Formats: sequence, structure tokens, C-alpha cells
Amino acid sequence: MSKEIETSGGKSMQKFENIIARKPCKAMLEGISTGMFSDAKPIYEEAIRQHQEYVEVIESLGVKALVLEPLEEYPDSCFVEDPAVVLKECAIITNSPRASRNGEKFEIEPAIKKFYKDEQIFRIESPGTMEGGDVMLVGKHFYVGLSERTNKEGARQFDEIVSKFGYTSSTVPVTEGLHLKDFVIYLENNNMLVSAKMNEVPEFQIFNRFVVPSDELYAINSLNINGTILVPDGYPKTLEYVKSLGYPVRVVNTDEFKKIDGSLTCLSLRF
Ligand code: CIR
Repeated sequence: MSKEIETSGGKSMQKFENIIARKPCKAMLEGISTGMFSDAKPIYEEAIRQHQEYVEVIESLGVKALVLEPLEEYPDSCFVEDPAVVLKECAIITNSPRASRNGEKFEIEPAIKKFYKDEQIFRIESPGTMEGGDVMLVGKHFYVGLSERTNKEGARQFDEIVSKFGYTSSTVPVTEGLHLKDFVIYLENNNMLVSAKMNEVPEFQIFNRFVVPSDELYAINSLNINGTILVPDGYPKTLEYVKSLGYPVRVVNTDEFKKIDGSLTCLSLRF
């Protein structure tokens, strides 16, 4: 289970002890893609290699990994961040509006149950929809993206659940593509990576923001694992900026997942 720790800025930072990940399936070639990052099809063998490296890098940072077997029925099932949101106090099973992804919520539940008691597990119910890629935690506050995958009713139910545990939430419209965390990511210590559009969001003005250049948009979705930032391979400007903030960094190649809109945070549940 994760513990709350204090950062120098006084905001609490999550310390992760576990991740859940799922190996990609061969059907990932048919994964949903907006084409926002690439028009190419993933190469399966390369994706398996990259996934293994992703897990190894996180394990090398002192985190235990539960790696689930591939699920051929669900092409996008390696993106385990979407069917659940996990906190130290509870887990929330989400409800994707996409038919090819909705069933993933039943498949993630047994893994969630290894770590959470029944009374700690909550669900977003129809007509509420949500995917975890739209949920970003800053201290004890959640920013929830309203997108094609997460609607107002999903955000309302989510707020009702997390408020039981002392968290607050507010919504942010996602107008550029798939999920909130494709366009804004909280690195902890008051630092954010943002798109030019997210840079204008009034609620984000209190943060130290780096506007990621449009040719490096994919690198916004970097991932803080206990103080080390994983940055996707191939984005030198973002990498230099993250280094200049003083974080240790690890570069991870996620090119095959990028072809179907997947990035670093999507590939794990962290707690
Ligand atoms: C989808 O469109 O659902 C997948 N191809 C990509 C999901 C990426 N997930 C995430 O950003 N949390």
C-alpha cells in the first residue's frame, strides 16, 4: 500500500510500493487509435520488449510489480490505468463508454482484490463513465478531465466516493484529444508539464508549468515513481527540462504503445 510523504514544498507526495501491469496482447494491433501520435500499427514483439523494460525500470526503483497475463479479447487491455483508479484508501473500478474497453473492468477486479478488501472497492455506474487516464491527483485534490471517455456523471460519482476519504475533486475540459493526462501531468513538488492549452487553465496557474513544445506533446505523459521521473524516449527538450528541475530521470521507449495512443502512465496502476 502507498504511504503519504511530505515533499519540500509541503504538498504530500505518494510513495508507491506496488504496480499492477498487464502484458500487451497480439490483438493490440487493433487497439483504438485517434492517430494523434502515429498512423502506424504496433509491432507486437517490440511492444512485449518495451513493456518488460517498463516494468523492470519501475522495479529497479524499489516497487513490486504484479504483471497480469495478456487478454486477447480486449485489444487495449495493457492500458490498465483506465479500468480503475487506485488510492491508498480504496480502489474505484471505472466504466469506459467504449464497447471494446468496458469489459476490462471485470478483468482488473481480481487483481484489485489481491490488495483491497471488498468494502474498499467502489464502482462508477452507468450513466456515469470514466477512464483512469482522465484522473490526476495533486496532493489530496483530484483534477478530473471531462472527455469522450469521462462524463459529468462519472466525475460526480467519483467525487462522492473520494470525498469519503478526505479528497476533493474538480473537473477540467479535455478538448485536444483522448485523456486529461495526455495534456497535463503533475510531477509533484508543484511542477507540471502542460500543453499550450492546459497552460491557460485557471486552476493550473498556481503551479510551476513547463509548456511542452508541440513537437514533443507525447512527452507530457511522463511518470513520477517515488521521485524519479520516467520520460518517454525521443523527447530531448522535455528531458532536459525535467533534468533541470533536479529530478533523477529514466528514459523509457514506449514507441509501440504510442501508435495506439498509449503512454507511460497508461501502462500501470500505482499504489
Ligand atoms: C484507447 O484509446 O483507449 C487506447 N488505445 C489508449 C489508452 C491510453 N490510456 C491512457 O492514456 N490512460
